[in-house]
Amino acid sequence: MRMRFDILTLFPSMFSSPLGESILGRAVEKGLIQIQTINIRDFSLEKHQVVDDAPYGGGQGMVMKVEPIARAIESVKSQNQSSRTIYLTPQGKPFNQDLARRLSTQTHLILLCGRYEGVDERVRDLFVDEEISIGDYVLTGGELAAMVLIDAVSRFIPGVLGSDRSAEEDSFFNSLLEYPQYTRPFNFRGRCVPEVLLSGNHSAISLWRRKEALRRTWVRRPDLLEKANLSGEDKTLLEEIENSSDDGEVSSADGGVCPRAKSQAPNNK
Ligand code: 4GX
Repeated sequence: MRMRFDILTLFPSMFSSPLGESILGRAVEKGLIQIQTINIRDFSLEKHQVVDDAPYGGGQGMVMKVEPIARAIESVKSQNQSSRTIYLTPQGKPFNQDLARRLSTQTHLILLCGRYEGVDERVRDLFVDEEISIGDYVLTGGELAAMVLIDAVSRFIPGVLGSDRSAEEDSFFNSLLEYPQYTRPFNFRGRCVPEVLLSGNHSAISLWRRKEALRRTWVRRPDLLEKANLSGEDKTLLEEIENSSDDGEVSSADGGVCPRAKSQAPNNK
C-alpha cells in the first residue's frame, strides 16, 4: 500500500534534500511513498505569473490569490480522485503522533504550503479538508511544516523503517519518553555506561530501561504520564523514582560517573 503526497508550494526546491536523504529517500526509491512538488506559480494565468496580491480592506503584507491555488489543486485532483487537501497553518489542529498515524491510512494527501499572510479565505472554504498546525510558533511558510508532516506520517507506512521496526513500537506510542542510549566507548572522559547494560541480564536491562523512561517522563513531561497505560510494576518504579532524591537524569548510582573512576584513570600512575 503506497502513499502519495502532492505538495503545492511557491518553493519546490526546498523539498529535494530533506525528502531525498536517508530513510525517506530510501522509501521513495522503494516506491513506498511518492512525493511530487507542484509550483503554484505555474498555474497563474496572469502575465508575470503573479500569485499574490494586497489584502482587501488594507493592511500589511500580501495574500496568496485563490485562482492559481484552485487550478493547481484541480489539476492534481483530476489525476487522483480520493485525495485529502491539508493546509498547514498555526490556526490548524495541533499535529501529534495520533494524527500522523491517522493520516498514514490515507492513500493520497495534497499539502498546501502558504507564504506571506496566508491564502485567500475562499481557498479554505472551497478546497481545504483539514487544517493542521505543527506547533505554536510562526514559520516563514508552510513548507517546513509539510516536511515535518510527511516525515512523521511516512514512519507509519509498513517497510519505511525497515522490516524489523515499526513506528508503533516507539515508546512515544506508549506515551513515554525514550530511555537513555549508550554506545562505545565504555568510559568517555570519566563518564561510564551504566553497568547493567553490560551485564547480559536481559530482564534487568528491560527493567532499568523502563525505569529510566519513566524517570525521564516524570521529570520532563509529567503531562504524558496521565495518559500513559501504566502497569502495577510501572507504578512501583514511579514511586521509587518519586521517593529518590536525584536530579531526574540517569541515576548516578547506576551510570554517569564511573565507579572507581580514579583507579581507572590512565594517567594515574
Ligand atoms: N504549523 N506557517 C502558514 C502562512 C499563513 C499566515 C497566516 C495562515 C495565516 C505553520 C505552523 C506556520 C507560517 C505556515 C505562516 N497562513 N504551519 N504560513 N506553525 O507557522 O503549520
